Amino acid sequence: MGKTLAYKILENHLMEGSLKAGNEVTIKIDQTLTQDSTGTMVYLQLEAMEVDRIQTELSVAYIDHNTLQTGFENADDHAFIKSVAKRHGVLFSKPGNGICHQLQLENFGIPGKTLLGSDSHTPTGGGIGMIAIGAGGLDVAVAMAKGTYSLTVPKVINVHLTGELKPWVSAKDVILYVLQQLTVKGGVGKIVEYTGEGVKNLTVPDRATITNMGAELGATTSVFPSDENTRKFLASQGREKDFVPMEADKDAVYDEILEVNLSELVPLAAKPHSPDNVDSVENIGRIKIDQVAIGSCTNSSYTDLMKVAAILKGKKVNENVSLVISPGSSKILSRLAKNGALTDIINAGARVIENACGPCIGMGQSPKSGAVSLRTFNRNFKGRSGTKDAEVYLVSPETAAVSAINGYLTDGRESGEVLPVINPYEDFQFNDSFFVYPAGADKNSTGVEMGPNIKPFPRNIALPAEVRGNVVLKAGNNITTDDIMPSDSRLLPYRSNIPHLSNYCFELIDSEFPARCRANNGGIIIGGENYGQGSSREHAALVPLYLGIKIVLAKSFARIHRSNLINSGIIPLVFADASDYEKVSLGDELVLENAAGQINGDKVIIKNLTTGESYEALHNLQDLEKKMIMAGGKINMMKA
Ligand code: MIC
Ligand code: SF4
Repeated sequence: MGKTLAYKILENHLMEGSLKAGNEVTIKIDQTLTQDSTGTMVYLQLEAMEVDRIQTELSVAYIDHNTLQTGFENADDHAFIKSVAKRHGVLFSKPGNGICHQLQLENFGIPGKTLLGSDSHTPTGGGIGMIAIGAGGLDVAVAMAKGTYSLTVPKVINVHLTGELKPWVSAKDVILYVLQQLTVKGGVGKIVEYTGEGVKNLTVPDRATITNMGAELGATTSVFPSDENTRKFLASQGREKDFVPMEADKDAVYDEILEVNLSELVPLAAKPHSPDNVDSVENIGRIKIDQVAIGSCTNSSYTDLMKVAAILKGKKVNENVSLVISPGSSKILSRLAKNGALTDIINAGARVIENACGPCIGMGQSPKSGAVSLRTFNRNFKGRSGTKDAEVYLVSPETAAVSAINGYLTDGRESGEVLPVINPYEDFQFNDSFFVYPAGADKNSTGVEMGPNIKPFPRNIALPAEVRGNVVLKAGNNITTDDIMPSDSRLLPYRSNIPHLSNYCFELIDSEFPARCRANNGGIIIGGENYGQGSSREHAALVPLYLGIKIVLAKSFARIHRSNLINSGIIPLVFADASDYEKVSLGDELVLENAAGQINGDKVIIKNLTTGESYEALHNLQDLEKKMIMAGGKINMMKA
């Protein structure tokens, strides 16, 4: 029986366990990446582990999320990360260099290698044939310290591509189509592997757009084969030596197959407020728009921005629209400057901002009240733009640019305009001015720079004999980590200050939540389906831990958030009968008796002391995860 590409790469890295869907395995991690907003926690945790030198082939610390520096807080975080990076042999990427995923792809991505990143869009690396997985910060710290990562082996879905994209249809439309078919929870517990004749018609940046937004499917990762296009991409970055051809066996067997004919796709958009709320631009119609934002780790590549420049050339952005562009990397911006495309962009009236995440994570450029904002980003969760009542649509760069000129959502095919063919494999001159190399790092001679905003992270206690608490929140389906721990320009500077963040936990859903936790000495959260989707931020577990949350009892969980809860010693339980969800109310007192004994079995019983009922729940914990819950979190387990 032939092998999938995903399993081939996992097999090459297997250290413990056997590669069968559902099994717990430990794999070798070749590379890690962190970004600043999750990175401060990662490096605090790495320091707490007292390791001498990291065990990966390459670890990079990027600064790309918090670069506004409206006060000393961001700058303190940057200095802290830089100092720890130096101590431990981690390559440091200065603010302004660009977005971590774009930079990792350009500078360090190698087909067949594994990458673990403290950011949910780490699977961008799948575009170059890597197994690239997003994880909570603590998992990345451990991967740096030990060079390994443990995970439950995912199933593999095959997206079989045929045909070729038509003009004005792009890679973004491919992934929006896949999201429409599979939904935001369709990828949970799965790897999405792309194969078929259509693959050769997609460039590496196209593939990276698709694997990047596989995160929105809830998938563990997504992967493309490494072929001639991959070789050309690596050559354009001056790294042809890193090329390794890789593909699935011809007779590989997949758990599910989705057929996608690229020739049949049309321009699509994800409507407010979910990336899977997809319809065609034509069906949505000519809605009036106020803002267009082009950039983010999904759509800020050289080819994306060259297409945008070609559409804007000689035109003027509509008087009612603010067009803002954040390039993916310094290399891309420098190339656009050299070939004149930047002039076309500026002359059309676009606002070019720093090479960083920027508006994608609400760091500036919040739209006006009630605005319609078209964004080439990957998430349009309510409030994420920084404006609670904004209506955010996710679109391709082509759709974004043509709409910015017209002032309304536009299907570019209407224009009849022929877009120029862009060579994605231009020679990108090597420039490492933004990188600080760790060579000569010495743990004993380099200190850690810790400003006043950096506070210790909370630690849990070992599992008590019984876990008891009142229901302090009853949430609906698809709760995002942005809902749990919002991150806009007000809050992002406090990512290393859990006590401060705790005042804003669940702010958009229930502003009484922090006070209720304090009054009840913590408690239990009830969730719906896909609880904790979205970002990898472990703050969505650490802040609830700080507020005393002991259990989250939900209908189902998103992968990274579930791991973050376990790493923090918070018990994630799933209703065995989803209809029991209806029976629990805010304020009910719940108890898990004989906690350790029950966790060691498969099922647990939760008693509702207020109503007298009992509910059966599944913990689905692997052996290692049980140990973490018993110890009160991963760090406690490691110390023991
Ligand atoms: C995001 O896109 O939500 C983020 C900000 O990049 C997060 C990480 C974070 O919250 O710091 C992610 O995707 O993991
Ligand atoms: Fe940055 Fe946005 Fe990408 Fe997250 S999704 S890494 S905030 S650009």
